[in-house]
Amino acid sequence: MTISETYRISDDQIQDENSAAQASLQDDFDHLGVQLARRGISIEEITREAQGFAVALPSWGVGTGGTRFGRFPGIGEPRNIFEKLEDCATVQQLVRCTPTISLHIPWDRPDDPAELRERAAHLGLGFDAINSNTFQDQPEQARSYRFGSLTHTDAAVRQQAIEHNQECIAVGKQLGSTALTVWIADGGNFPGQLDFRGSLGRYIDSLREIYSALPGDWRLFLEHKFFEPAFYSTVNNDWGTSYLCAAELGDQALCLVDLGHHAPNVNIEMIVARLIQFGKMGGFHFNDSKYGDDDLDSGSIHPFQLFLVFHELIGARHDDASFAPAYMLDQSHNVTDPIESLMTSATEVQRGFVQALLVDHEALAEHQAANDAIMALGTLRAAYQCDVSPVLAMARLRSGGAVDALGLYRKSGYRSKKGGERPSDGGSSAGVV
Ligand code: RM4
Ligand code: MN
Ligand code: MN
Repeated sequence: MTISETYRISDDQIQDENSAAQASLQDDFDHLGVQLARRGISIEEITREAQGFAVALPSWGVGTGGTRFGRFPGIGEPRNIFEKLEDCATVQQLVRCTPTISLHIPWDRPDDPAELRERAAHLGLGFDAINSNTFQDQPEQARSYRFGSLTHTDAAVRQQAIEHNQECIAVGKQLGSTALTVWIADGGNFPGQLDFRGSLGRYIDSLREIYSALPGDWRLFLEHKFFEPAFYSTVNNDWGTSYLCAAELGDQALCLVDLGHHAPNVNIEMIVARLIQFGKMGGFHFNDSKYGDDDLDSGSIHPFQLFLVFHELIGARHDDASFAPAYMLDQSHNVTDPIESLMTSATEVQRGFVQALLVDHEALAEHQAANDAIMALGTLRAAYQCDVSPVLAMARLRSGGAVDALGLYRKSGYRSKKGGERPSDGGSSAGVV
């Protein structure tokens, strides 16, 4: 069955549902517009900003993820990259802030990148950063990553991992990507297992080889993570290490912050500020967590933190209009329909962005200068506590999406229709992430 024969939500259905919702949305939007105008903020400008906001979808996010204890596939899961594209297109069709896909190699290695690019373009999608994978062994692989990849003690294993990343760049070039994200699982489980300095040195040396294969307009994102799967020491374990490595490599190397890759209670927004200050803030993987790298839906646990991260990013944009980090959702959907999680998560990330636009920077600076902590916090709260839902819904409406994306998706019966079209082939779409 080709994609043109498979079920897609029709634009007519979106229009019908939107027409029914439009009058109340307009009321809410106008009311909020009056409130914001009182604060000197133009709702039209904010809505335009919301329409311009984009976060990439991970190709692996449209399948059920799983934990290290198991995976419980849902019905109608995409069985290949083309069906994944179709689900991503559905997310984008309804929310209109997810126009790109971040591909994972080899989970979604295309046989023909040019064909994939064309199919994606046909669905209105482009490609964002490409993700390499040297944290699992693949069947065709000559050497094992059991004891590491880019930092392995054996030069042949390192070479294999370097070549894999170089292949990712080659595939990405054909897809129109302009960034490579490297996350490695390399680390040790026991004291003494790794020579800390030796392994970090090998990491930098291997990265240099990858860096030298980067086209001039590409960026290399280094993604740190404090633990897991290594439980005692991890080679790129924190933002400081990540910064040092990126600085060693050069201007095209930047740091990527995955919100789940920090110890509980770490002040992530301050890490973001540090990386911005020293010119190394490159990108984000959005998700939420309570304990570790939980990969829960964005904004589900710490929405205030998400807002505070965006507050730092908006501040950076004030100082430098060209500042544009890459945004991607990086979540594992275990108990929800992945499309529903991705739609609501994209909206929550967009909400954090829009709320941060409401911060009165002048007032905040005055309160900071006067050491007025209560008013400084109050200034942030005034932005965070504003319900910007009408702005988000209006942005979707004006961009051709659905006012009530989740409601419409459920009403369409998309998932059960995919259940009929995509009988399980027993294969795993994403695997345990
Ligand atoms: C890692 C990390 C990477 C992601 C994999 C699946 O924990 O977050 O970004 O590609 O998971
Ligand atoms: Mn990540
Ligand atoms: Mn992660």
